[in-house]
Amino acid sequence: MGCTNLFAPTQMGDLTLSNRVLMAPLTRNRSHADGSPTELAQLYYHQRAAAGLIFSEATQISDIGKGYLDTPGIYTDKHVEGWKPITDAVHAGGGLIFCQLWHVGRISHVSLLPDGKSPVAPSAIQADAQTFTADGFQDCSKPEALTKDGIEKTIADFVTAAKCAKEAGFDGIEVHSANGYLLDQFLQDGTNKRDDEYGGSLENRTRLLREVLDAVSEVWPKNRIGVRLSPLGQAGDISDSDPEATFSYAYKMLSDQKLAYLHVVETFPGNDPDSDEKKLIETLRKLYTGFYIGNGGYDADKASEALKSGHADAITFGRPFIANPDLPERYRVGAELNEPNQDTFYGGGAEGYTDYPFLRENAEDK
Ligand code: 8OZ
Repeated sequence: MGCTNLFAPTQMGDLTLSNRVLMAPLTRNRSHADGSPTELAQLYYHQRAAAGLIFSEATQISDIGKGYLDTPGIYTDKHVEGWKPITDAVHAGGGLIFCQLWHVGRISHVSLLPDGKSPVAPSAIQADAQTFTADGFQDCSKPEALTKDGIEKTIADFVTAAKCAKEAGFDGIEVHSANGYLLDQFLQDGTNKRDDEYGGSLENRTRLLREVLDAVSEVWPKNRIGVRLSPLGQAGDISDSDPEATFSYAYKMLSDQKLAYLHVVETFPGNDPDSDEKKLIETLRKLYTGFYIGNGGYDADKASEALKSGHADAITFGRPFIANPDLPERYRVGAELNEPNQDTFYGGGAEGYTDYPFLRENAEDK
């Protein structure tokens, strides 16, 4: 087995990660209106290249997969051109970066979609949730149920995005199947009421995820593809009548796929998981045999503990990485952390994005 030290290199498939302090996918809503990332994003990601691995912010795979203002895409030549200098900048800093492929499903608003289209979902059930639009927060629009053709088109869109991610120089892809977005909506029975082969049984509810993984495996080797899940279902009005059964099935299916890793949102900011929730995360954990990445509420001590106990192989940090570009170094020397400013998480420019100080001055120019 590998080392249990947060700061030692580790092997994930054929990739050597320089440490186990990884950067979580973080939505920042700073892209151009057409979904191309800005130049400033090159500096933002470059500053964080010391992470053992960076997960890009959630990046939509198609127009219809978009659900928030100014999030990036990865399905046009312009997107590829915009991401290339970012992956170059991360590599120049000695880092690695995976692209998180995202389809929001019903978590969207008609104003964000082309030609006044409605969002799509497994079933036509409106989310009791809000999304951020040009007019501020608005209730999610009522979705249309995907037809069989629509499902095929969605899989094709994942493939296009996977190809674009490769062309843009990413090191791998993460299929976002968490946080109440499209693939999670198919997994969980509060949102999936279909009576065809994509609904009902667990085999059926996991079918779209499996088909997406099979399809993107034509583009990337399995050891460069990972999946993100959130079994506690705390976002986007998602629910399941039996989360243990649903996610046990999903974890085993993913274990059999021999992917690069499974990335689990174990809790959300501001949520202190109760003992039942912790137990569920632990019970599920035992069903996955590959590289396991834990996320949610970790600090350096909790992360080290999770590695030592064998709970996780690496940990992703979100808010700490927003405010501390040199987070691995700060954890290593036990330095104080900069506090993240919530007011600048979503939208805006350099403030709260590329201006958090490094421990060592000018370190970002190295
Ligand atoms: C915060 C704000 C908007 C989107 C997720 C992509 O939760 C997100 C997201 C997070 O996975």
